[in-house]
Amino acid sequence: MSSYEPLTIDSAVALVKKLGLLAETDTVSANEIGDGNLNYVFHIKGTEKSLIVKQALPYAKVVGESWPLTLERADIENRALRLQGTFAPDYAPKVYYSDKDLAITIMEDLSHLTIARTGLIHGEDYPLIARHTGEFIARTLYGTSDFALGPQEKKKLQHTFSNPELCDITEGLVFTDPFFNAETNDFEESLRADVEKLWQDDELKLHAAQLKRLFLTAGDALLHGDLHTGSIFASPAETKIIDPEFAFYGPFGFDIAHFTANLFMNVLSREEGRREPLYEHIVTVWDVFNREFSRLWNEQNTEAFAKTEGYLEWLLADIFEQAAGFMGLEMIRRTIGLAHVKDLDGIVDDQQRLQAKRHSLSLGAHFVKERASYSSADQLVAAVKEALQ
Ligand code: SR1
Ligand code: MG
Repeated sequence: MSSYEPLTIDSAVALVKKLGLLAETDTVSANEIGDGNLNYVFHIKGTEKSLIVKQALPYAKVVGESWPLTLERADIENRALRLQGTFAPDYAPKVYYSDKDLAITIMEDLSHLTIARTGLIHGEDYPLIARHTGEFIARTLYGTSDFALGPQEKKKLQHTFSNPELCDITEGLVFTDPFFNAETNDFEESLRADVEKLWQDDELKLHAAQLKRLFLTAGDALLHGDLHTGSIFASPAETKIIDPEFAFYGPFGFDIAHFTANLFMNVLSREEGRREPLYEHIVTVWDVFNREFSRLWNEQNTEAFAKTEGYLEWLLADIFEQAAGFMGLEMIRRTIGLAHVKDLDGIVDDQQRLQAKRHSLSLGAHFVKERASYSSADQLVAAVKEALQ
C-alpha cells in the first residue's frame, strides 16, 4: 500500500516508469499543467506515448491549505470516469491506472485537444460539441438511473457514489452563498448595488431554496456534477468530458444546466454577430439529449409505467424546467461567487465587462424565478437575445 504524498514532476515520471506505462529507458518531458481549482495535473510525454497523471491535493488549490479536502474525491473521479466510459466510450478519457491511497488517476493524454472554455474565449468553434455532450449526458444519466438499472442495482451504485464533501462545496458555492453576504463571495465593487439587490430579493431566494432542495434530495442518476466548459476537451472533431470529481446521484437536469449556463456566459462575452454558433449549440444539446434519452427509454426501459402515455414527455418537461433554474443559479454564482469564469472576468474593457456581468446576474435571476414558463431551448435563446438587444 502506498501512502499519500504530493507528487513532484520527477516522482510522477518515476511512477509511470515503475508502472511500465513508459519504458525505464524512455526520454521524457514533463510539466505540471493543472489550471483547475483542486488538483495537480502532470503531462508526461515519452518518445512514443504520453500520459496525464492527476493527483488530488488534500486542500482546495483555489483557496489554499486553509480549505482542507478529503482525497476520497480522486477515487470518486476514477470510478466515475470508468463508468462513464462504459456508457459513452467516445466521450470519456481512457483510464490506465489509479491508486486510491496516492489519490491519483493516470489517463489518456488529451493535449491534442483544447479546453473548450479557452477555445471558445479565443473564438474557436467546435461544431460537434453540443451533439457529443448531449449524447454523453443522456447516456450516462439514463444508464445510471432506475430506468436502466432497476431499483436494487441502482441503489447499490448510488451508495458507492456518496460524495458529501464535494456536494457540500456545490451546496455552498452554487446554491447558498451568492444569495447572502457570505465571505466566499467575490465581486467587483461596481457591482455591489446589483448584488445587494439580489440579496434582498426574497422571491429569488425562495426559488434558490427550492432548487437547492431538489439538489439535496433528488437521486435520479449519477451526475458528472461539474460539467462546465472547463471540464471539456474539444477539437472540431472530438469531445472528451473530464474531471467528474463532483460526481454523485443527483437531479437529471443539473449537468445540462451547467453546460448551457457556461455557453450563455460565453455568449455574453461576445460581440453581436459572433453569438449564433453558441445559440445553436444550446438548442442542439437539448435536442440531442431529448432524442437520445427517449431512444434509450423506448428501447430499454423495463419500468412498469414506461409505456404509460405521457410519462416520458412529462419527465422530459420536468427535467427542462429544473435545468432552466439550475442554469440561472450557475450564471449567478460564476459572476459573484468564489469561482468565476474567464469568459466574463477576461473582458478587458471595464464597461463591457460590467455590462456582461449585469446581464449574467439579471438573466440568471430571471431563469431561476421564471423557469416554469420555459419549455424549450429556443425560448431560452430568445430571452437572451432580447436582453442583449
Ligand atoms: C473550491 S472548488 C470551486 C469550484 O471549482 C470546481 O470546478 C467547481 O465548479 C467548484 O464549485
Ligand atoms: Mg474540475
